[in-house]
Amino acid sequence: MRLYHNPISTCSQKVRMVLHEKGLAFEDTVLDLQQGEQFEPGYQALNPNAVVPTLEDQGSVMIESTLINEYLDDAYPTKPLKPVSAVERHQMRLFCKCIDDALHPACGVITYAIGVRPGLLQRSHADVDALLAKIPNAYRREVRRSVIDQGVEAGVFREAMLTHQMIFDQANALLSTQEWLAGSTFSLADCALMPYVIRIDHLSQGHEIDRRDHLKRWYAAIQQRPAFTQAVTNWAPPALVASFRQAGAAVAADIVRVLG
Ligand SMILES: N[C@@H](CCC(=O)N[C@@H](CS)C(=O)NCC(=O)O)C(=O)O
Repeated sequence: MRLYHNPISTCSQKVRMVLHEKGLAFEDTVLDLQQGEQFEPGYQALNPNAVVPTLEDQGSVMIESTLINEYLDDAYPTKPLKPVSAVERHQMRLFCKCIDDALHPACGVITYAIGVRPGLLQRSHADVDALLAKIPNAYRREVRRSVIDQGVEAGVFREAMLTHQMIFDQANALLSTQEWLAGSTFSLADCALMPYVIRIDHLSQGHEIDRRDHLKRWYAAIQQRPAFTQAVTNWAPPALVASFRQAGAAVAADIVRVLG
């Protein structure tokens, strides 16, 4: 099994979490997203969307983190990460869908607007233009351009923060009556939300976790899991995390103003 991934990418963290929860051994290829390695023709032949992660297993290529995680749980059923009841499985999949549809794109906006932008502003316009031109989807390209140009002042930034707040509220409400997002057992839904809560933390927006008691309890519990150390902590580049935290602190007051 081989995972193509990136140390800090949310979707990569989510798949690594499942691999380690299930105790599956894998080889890996790390892609440097800021250098555009996801756009190399050899990689795009595996993943036409030019994003990580991609999983190769048993002679097949799998893309899309949620579907990769479903595949892993189907193919390696020991230590299942899907609830037993059909209702809870629906709950799990609904939450994963909501993350894919809304939270993931919103996270890309806040990550670039706060964390990645300072580094990109130090590169030449031509270099950044060339990187943007390689993004295969026109909408994603435009959104990225606006957050690089305007940072937290971009219109999409406010919307993205509101999306985080809305989905964190939903998670908090679910976690007020059950231990994990899809019921009493840890599931793919918990693996799916985890990276986005980490990202908010890394971008110095931890108050969005702390002011939601049940989400805060859940985040503390997930950090205690051995797989968290293997999938997240051991991979997180300390200098990059520190630069995200510093960039978040630098624009904290602006974010409060933008959110009104
Ligand atoms: N829906 C995809 C999204 C993957 C995705 O957006 N990955 C990001 C990192 S978390 C990426 O590779 N970004 C590179 C880029 O946008 O150029 C999945 O779940 O696998």
